[in-house]
Amino acid sequence: MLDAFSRAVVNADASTKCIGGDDLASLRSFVAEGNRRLDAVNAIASNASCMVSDAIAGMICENQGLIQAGGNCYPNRRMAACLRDGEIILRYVSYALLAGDASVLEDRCLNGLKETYTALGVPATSTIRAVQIMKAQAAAHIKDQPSESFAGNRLRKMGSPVVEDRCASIVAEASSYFDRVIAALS
Ligand SMILES: CCC1=C(C)/C(=C/C2=NC(=C\c3[nH]c(/C=C4\NC(=O)[C@H](C)[C@H]4CC)c(C)c3CCC(=O)O)/C(CCC(=O)O)=C2C)NC1=O
Repeated sequence: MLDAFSRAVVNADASTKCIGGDDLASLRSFVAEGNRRLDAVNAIASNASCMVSDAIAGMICENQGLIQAGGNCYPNRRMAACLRDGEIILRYVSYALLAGDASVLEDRCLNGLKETYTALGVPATSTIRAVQIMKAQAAAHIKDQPSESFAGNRLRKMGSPVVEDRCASIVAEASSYFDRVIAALS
């Protein structure tokens, strides 16, 4: 797996150059935004179990055949596998966000996942729906603006000190990792 630093080294080495202008500028902003990044990872990690259960519940509400006989979240063994997969996916997205690079997500989680799902009859469109919900939740938690109408009495704010742009660049980066999951399953 690579992170923002090792990625810069690998790219420079591939073209036999020294690490220079653009690479250093992007690493400089990676360092400058380091605390935001850690807050963003924490916003996901410390809300993960709530996010996963809510995303899977939402997916099932929209498609109740999943928990009826013949559905892929029936019986409980499959429901448990589905919740576990939601947790795995969110965990690898949080690793990618921490590293600033998608390789850990691609290599250790997404590689072969579509084929596994096809072989087991796990419906990719439903998994994609759950991932879309987690993408929206992650954006809300990183911005520290969870929606009262969705969260109800479980609403939890982290008290993020960054208010001017609500960590827009980190939200965009996190969203791009969820988009990679969606692309890998499409
Ligand atoms: C580290 C990376 C990693 C991933 C990603 C992973 C996924 C993974 N999910 C699996 C199963 C599964 N995954 C699901 C998931 C779902 N069913 C649904 O209807 C929903 C749409 C969806 C949840 C969102 C289910 C139900 C199974 C069990 C399928 C079966 O045994 O029939 C399996 C087959 C083996 C097992 O059951 O444990 C693997 C390998 N394993 C890994 O090691």
